[in-house]
Amino acid sequence: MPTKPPASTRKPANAKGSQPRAKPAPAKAPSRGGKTAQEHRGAGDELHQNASGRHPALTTNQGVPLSDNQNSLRSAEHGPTLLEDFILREKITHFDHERIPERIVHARGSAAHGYFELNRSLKKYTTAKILTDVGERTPVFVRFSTVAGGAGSIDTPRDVRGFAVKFYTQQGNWDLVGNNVPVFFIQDAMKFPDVVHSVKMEPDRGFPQAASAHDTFWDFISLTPESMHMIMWVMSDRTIPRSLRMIEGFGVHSFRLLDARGASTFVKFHWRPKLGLQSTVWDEAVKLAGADPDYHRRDLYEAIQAGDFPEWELAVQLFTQEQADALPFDHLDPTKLIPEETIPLTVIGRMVLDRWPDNFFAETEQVAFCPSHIVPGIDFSNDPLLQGRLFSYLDTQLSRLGSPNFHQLPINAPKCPFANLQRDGHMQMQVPKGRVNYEPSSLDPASPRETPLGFRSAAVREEGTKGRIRAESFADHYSQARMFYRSQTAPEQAHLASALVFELSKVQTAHVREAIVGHLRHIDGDLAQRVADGLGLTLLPPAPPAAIEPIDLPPSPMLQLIGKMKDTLAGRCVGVLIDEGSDAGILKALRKAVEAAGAQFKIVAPKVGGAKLSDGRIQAADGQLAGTPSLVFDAVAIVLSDAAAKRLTSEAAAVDFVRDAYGHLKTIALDAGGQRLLDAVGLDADEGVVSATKPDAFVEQAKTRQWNREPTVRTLA
Ligand code: HDE
Repeated sequence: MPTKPPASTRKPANAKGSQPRAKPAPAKAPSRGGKTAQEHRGAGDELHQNASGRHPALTTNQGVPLSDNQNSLRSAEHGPTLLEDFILREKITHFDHERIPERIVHARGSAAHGYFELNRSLKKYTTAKILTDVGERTPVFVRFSTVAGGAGSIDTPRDVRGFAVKFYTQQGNWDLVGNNVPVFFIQDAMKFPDVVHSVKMEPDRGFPQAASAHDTFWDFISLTPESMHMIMWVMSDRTIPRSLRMIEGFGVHSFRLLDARGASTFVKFHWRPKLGLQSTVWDEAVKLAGADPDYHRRDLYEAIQAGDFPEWELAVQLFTQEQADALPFDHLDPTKLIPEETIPLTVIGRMVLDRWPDNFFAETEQVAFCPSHIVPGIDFSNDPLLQGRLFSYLDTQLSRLGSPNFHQLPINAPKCPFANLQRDGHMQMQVPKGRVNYEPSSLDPASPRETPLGFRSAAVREEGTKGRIRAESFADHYSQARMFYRSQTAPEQAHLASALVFELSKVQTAHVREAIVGHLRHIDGDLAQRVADGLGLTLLPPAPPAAIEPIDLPPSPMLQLIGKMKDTLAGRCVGVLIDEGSDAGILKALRKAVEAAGAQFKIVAPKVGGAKLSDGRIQAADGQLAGTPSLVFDAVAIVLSDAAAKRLTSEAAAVDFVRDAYGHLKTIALDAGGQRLLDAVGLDADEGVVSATKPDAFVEQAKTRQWNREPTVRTLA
């Protein structure tokens, strides 16, 4: 006779045994008074508890309790499985359908809950309560993403980061679906499928994943000069951020704010991180991809779980049509930005992310952002890219989530009342009552009606000739690219040029490489020459004809990344390599100074159980050396006994720990043992290498990367 394991959850899966099945404990009759069916689900009567009375009983999706979740129904001990097994079929069918189509772009993302709090009213400009009610806390859900890679791809490729915010306002949901870069590749939605196809893995070979460094992307770019400004941003270190907590966000397009009379003012939205901006260096980003593919997700999760809540300021640039007309470019062109030096930013509120989602799929995956989700008092501009987006996102959610009722999913549902006469459809979760499902009606006085406070579009006069048109005012493709490049500090320019050399070196087609250098000549002669030299070109390729000769715009220092870094250790992480016999006193003083500066202090040791310190105490490790390279820290300390240092000089992971920290321009604190390791690697101490016995000096140095060291460790373009 085939045997059946007991229903106890303690029993190993698939265990064979013939113990008699424990009798279910007589369940106390639960009080049903006032409880909803939801509260009773899975617990309750005798049938719906397991034998111990402690766990809800496993059931099918129809609520039928299961006595065996280990074995399928078979005709005999060695016989075939029976089609009759509705339990197996239900479980496997559900599993087969557990994935939904991933986002065509921005598939890889991480999200968190939080709130937005307004601290300066824009009452003069808008009726949107979220922008007028000072002190009001509005719940938000924010999803950060990379663009090109699939849902399971790495967190640290060179890529733009999505920065999408859903505000659950009293007047309905407002989605500000932005990026960490203020401009875009293309000017017209018509080109979006092309730019995305070109950057995704190549269709005949299925690689590269999550990378722009390949022929099809650069081929498209070389034939799309409007992308040149965006390319400057993408090749800067903005696209290899240290943490999602340290990126800016931009609404990119101009929007409108509408006051009670219907008059409108243009607005651009900016998010600025409280921790300042911080990036990795390219070699670090590449190695992080292997060391921790979830580096950014883990960082965000750990910060929120530790109560170190990430925070951003929301700032606006407000401007009139007259101010817009006076700009030397068209603000409706999404490849252009308005420098902060021209129209300053006004900070109006702050956003804090203080809660990690309970369930990744239900929230982070199923959240559906649409730029068309907007509230009364805010309106769109005629930016042709934005106009295309207004269509695309709703369409994509229908195919991704499979139903026009996706707004009923808890993560997408407004937190204010909502009522209309739309009905039915796949996965309708509501049970509308009554006869009236149309408007106007006289039969149901309680059915929803229009309100004078409802959404109104800006009454803008439009005239012209219909056609497939690119405005002439969009024709200058190089001036802002030049402004961006020339506004950067020397190390940033070197990184940007080197990124171009890296990317183009992966391009196999020579004429594509050359065409890009041709475009660079319009941006900056020196940049073109540096990239040409890096690629080994003997002659500068000709520059393509430009529709409009680029002009020299005043530099905008606010476009720098280094300029927006903060000299602080707050929100960062220091890793300390220890082993048997490490000096307990040094470690204690270092921990105190680092934690006082607001950073995390993590111990790395050859064994995860830790090491016995000089005072005989066992210090547990947060990470084992082989799996916790210095890549994952902002600064490191190496505190080793002489014997341990000697041993570790022939341990590749320890050698890489110090070599990478040095190469990635991190501050390093060393005691005598640590110094021995540094000497063995053959590296010279510089001002970023400090004594581990001087914790305050270490903290001071560790607040910034050691930019001066860079020319000694790598050749930049
Ligand atoms: Fe998106 N974009 N996009 N995009 N986008 C999507 O919508 C699209 C653009 C952005 O975390 C998709 O739900 C078109 C600019 C973010 O869920 C899709 C055009 C900016 C996210 C789509 C653009 C963005 C998306 C894929 C040009 C910065 C992730 C899945 C007309 C202002 C949101 C989805 C999240 C996602 C279309 C251009 C930001 C296909 C057609 C410009 C942050 O609908």
